[in-house]
Parts: sequence; structure tokens; C-alpha cells
Amino acid sequence: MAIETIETTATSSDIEAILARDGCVIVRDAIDLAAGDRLVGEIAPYLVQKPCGTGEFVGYHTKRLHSLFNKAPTTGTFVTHPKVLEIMDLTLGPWCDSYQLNSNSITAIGPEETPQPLHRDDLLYPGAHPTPRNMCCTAFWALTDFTEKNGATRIIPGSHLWDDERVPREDETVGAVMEKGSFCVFLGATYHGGGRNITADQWRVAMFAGYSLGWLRQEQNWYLSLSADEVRAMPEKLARLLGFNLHKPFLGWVQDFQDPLDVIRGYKELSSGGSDLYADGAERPVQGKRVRTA
Ligand SMILES: O=C(O)CCC(=O)C(=O)O
Ligand SMILES: [Fe+2]
Repeated sequence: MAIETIETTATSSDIEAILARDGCVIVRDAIDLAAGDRLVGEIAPYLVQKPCGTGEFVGYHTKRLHSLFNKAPTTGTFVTHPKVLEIMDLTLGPWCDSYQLNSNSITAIGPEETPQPLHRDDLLYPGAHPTPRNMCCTAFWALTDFTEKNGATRIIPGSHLWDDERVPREDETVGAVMEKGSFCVFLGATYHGGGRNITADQWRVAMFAGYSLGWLRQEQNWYLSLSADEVRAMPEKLARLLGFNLHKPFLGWVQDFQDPLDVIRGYKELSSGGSDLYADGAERPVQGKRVRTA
């Protein structure tokens, strides 16, 4: 069995059907190779400096880099890629007013790395499985080719439907084998883990971007990772995705019920008495109509 691989021309309904069945999908050749190489070039000086991890989960031959926005200007192109966001619209969109970037990292798996323990990324959030409500969803980009030998992420298709008792086994996994410039998406409840790297000299480099429902606490704290100046310089879409955003009807306001981006852009406290913050189209304080609750 292999993870189903589709072209960027696949329709939303095709993708939705694959994710409902498998909880994962690979989108082939989704970005031009020059963008990937540029990102690799931007992170290279930091990756050289960064030591390997020291734990079963973070690995002993794996390097991780975070806070990529301050290091690599090309990061935003990947994180706001239209096909990735189309998939997040499908998986997270129905359960929140807006979703957000949960975490973002470079994960570079080096020679001799052993498999990462299989896990669900939604383990951060208490909630029973199976559930129709996705808490989070992860996209990861192949910045080098992903092979069976160099540590391609292992995924268990269909495991998003499992309960909390079933223990995942390595022999149930398949490798997210893909060429660089492709990305793979899996639901928060889908079991996966970094793969074994049995090559002598290849580093498998991925850019992970996790997204979560906008009313959850984000895994990575962007408010302390980025300065107001850095956020002000970003495209609005990216700033909002990072959580400098008001989740309607009124979650996350600042000062006088302000949208965080107003404050980033220089709103002066006490200059307004505050106004009602309702969900789109609502005339009273109720949950937005497009947000599913069950
Ligand atoms: O690097 C990988 O392939 C998987 C990493 C992962 O799943 C994680 O750190 O949560
Ligand atoms: Fe993970």
C-alpha cells in the first residue's frame, strides 16, 4: 500500500474523499524547485550551527529549527501555499471561524536516525477518538527527496478512525515517499512518525507546518517569537494565520476589544469605547452559522 498521491489539479471533493478514507494524502510537484532550494539556502547557516536532538521523540540524529520567519523569508510562501490552505479550509474550516498556524519547523533527519515513536499530532488537545472534528492538521514539504531509506515520514493510512485503545505498530506504516517540491498532509488524528535513515550520507529535510482550529491555544507561541515590527511587515494573510487575528465572535481581542492587527498597526488605547464583535452575519452574540459544533 502507498499513500495516495495526487496532482495539484485534484478537486476539493476528491481530496476530501481521500482524507475521509485515509487521513493523509500527498500532493505532487506543488511548488517550483527554486523556491525549495531558496528555503534550504536560507536555513543552511542555522542548520549547520544547530545541534542534533537528545531524545526518542526529537531524535538523536535529527536537527530541528523553529521560528523560521525570522530566519528564512521564503517560509511564508510555503505556509500560505494555496493548495495547502485549500486543504485546511476543508479539514479545519468547518470547525472554526478561522484556523491558525500551530507550529512550523524544519526537521532534518540525518544518517543513523532510528524511527520516531508513532504518535498523533492532536495529542496536544484532550479529546476522544474517533471524532469527526479535526483539532489540527499537518502539512509537510519535501525539501529533499523523501525515500524509504532516508527517513521518509511513516504514516498509518486510516488510523484517524481508530479509537484511543489501539496501539500503532511500525509494520502498519507506509512511507511518505515523494519527490522534493511535493507535500503531504495528514489529519491530527492520523498516526505517523519520522522514519529510519539508513543512508550513509543523506539528510532528509522537511518543512513542517501544523495548523489548528483558531479557538485552541497554538503549539508555538508566535506572540513571543515575532516582534510587532516583524508582524507589521508581513502580508496580512500571514499575520492573521499566525494568530494576530480576532477569532469571531470575540476571542483574542486586545485593549478596547480591538482586533490584534489594529493594535499592531498602532491603535491607541482608550480612543474607543468598544463596539460589538459578532460573528459574520449575526445580529446578536451567537456562534457563527458556518461553524459546525457537532
Ligand atoms: O520528521 C518527521 O518526519 C516527523 C516529525 C513529527 O511528526 C513530529 O515531530 O511531530
Ligand atoms: Fe508529528
